[in-house]
Amino acid sequence: MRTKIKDIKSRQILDSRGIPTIETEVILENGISGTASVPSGASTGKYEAVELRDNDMSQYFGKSVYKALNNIEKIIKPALTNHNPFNQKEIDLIMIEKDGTKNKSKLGANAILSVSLANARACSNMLNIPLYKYLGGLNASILPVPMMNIINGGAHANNKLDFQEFMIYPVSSCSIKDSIKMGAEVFHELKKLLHYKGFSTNVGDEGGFAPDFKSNREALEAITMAILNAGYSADEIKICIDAAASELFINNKYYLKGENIEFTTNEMIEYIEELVSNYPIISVEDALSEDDSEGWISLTQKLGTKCQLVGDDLFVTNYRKLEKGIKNKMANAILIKPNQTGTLSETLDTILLAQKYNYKTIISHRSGETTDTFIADLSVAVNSGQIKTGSVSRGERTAKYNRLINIEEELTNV
Ligand code: 2PG
Ligand code: MG
Repeated sequence: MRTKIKDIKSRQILDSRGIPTIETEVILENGISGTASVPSGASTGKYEAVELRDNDMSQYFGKSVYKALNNIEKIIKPALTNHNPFNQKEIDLIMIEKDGTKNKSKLGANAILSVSLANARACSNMLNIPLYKYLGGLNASILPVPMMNIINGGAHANNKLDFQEFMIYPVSSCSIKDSIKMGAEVFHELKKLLHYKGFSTNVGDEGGFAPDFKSNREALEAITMAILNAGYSADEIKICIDAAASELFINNKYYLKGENIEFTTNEMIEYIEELVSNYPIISVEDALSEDDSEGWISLTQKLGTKCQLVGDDLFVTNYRKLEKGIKNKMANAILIKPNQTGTLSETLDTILLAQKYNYKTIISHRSGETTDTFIADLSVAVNSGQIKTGSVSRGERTAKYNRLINIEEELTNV
């Protein structure tokens, strides 16, 4: 298919936390276009591609993105105009070369990713096929099991919970429709339970509750109870956690401030092992810090056959970092966040590498999101099998679940 990029238009919009982000529209020569917007993290990994912000304290407390918009207008647009959008790799490579840095700090990973994703969407619109089919072809067929974050802590809430995410994972479900139903039922049972116990039922950044629990165990107990109250067993709905441990790691020690505990790496591993054996936990993300490589090797030796160990800050969706992790046997799964690496092509390359070496892949949102549902399509396109896109509340989270319901309907009706 031949066509050309005619124009690129970008604007500053707000994300789900009220912080500026970028929306970009790529317009083809026949007038067909594609639009995409980019999310933003709070517990950002140190090695992620750089989100360019203006740092002009007179606007949005320094968070505006006009420099990134200007880079799209003045550098990216002239470089991509008249190029064939169906050559996604070339489009992404041109932007990578124009940026010229290792971490996309010149043009901004937010600027580059918004164009990269909008370009793919313009192509799927031009072919008049759904995005997941454009990205994954005939092989795109598996609906993911969702990890639903129903208790928020860490950097996503202002409570005392040290771990960032407590998620439910409906393993017995055979469809996304059913998974969402199971998740929503547990969510509402949890709300009742929290209300009954006098806790707040307000939600955190990812739509999960953010009660002032005193310990990680208290959160796990409440979820276990809510699962039972909703009529499910621990075999039907499992629990996943994201410790986001890079946030807890200071001077080679892990500080669980809410619980007033200080752990060495070995003690942290023992603590995780204990949680895994006492609760139906089947997946632990960022159990250790991005800088604790030795710890990750030992954690994987000890728990790698019992539990999914997910590297988020550890790998930052980066091909080289994953390659190193595979070589050193660190973790057995990778969280995939397109904005950690900054282009669609690089995201797909990292996914392929993971799949080649039997590392599980979980396509993920960020804590600051928009209503863009690109990741829902991506999860089906690459048959990731798993998606992490928050709780079953807040429109920017449910947008992804609702998109998956639509995709499932399309795939099962053919
Ligand atoms: C994470 C993400 C998404 P953030 O740590 O996995 O849940 O959080 O976007 O704040 O990095
Ligand atoms: Mg994480």
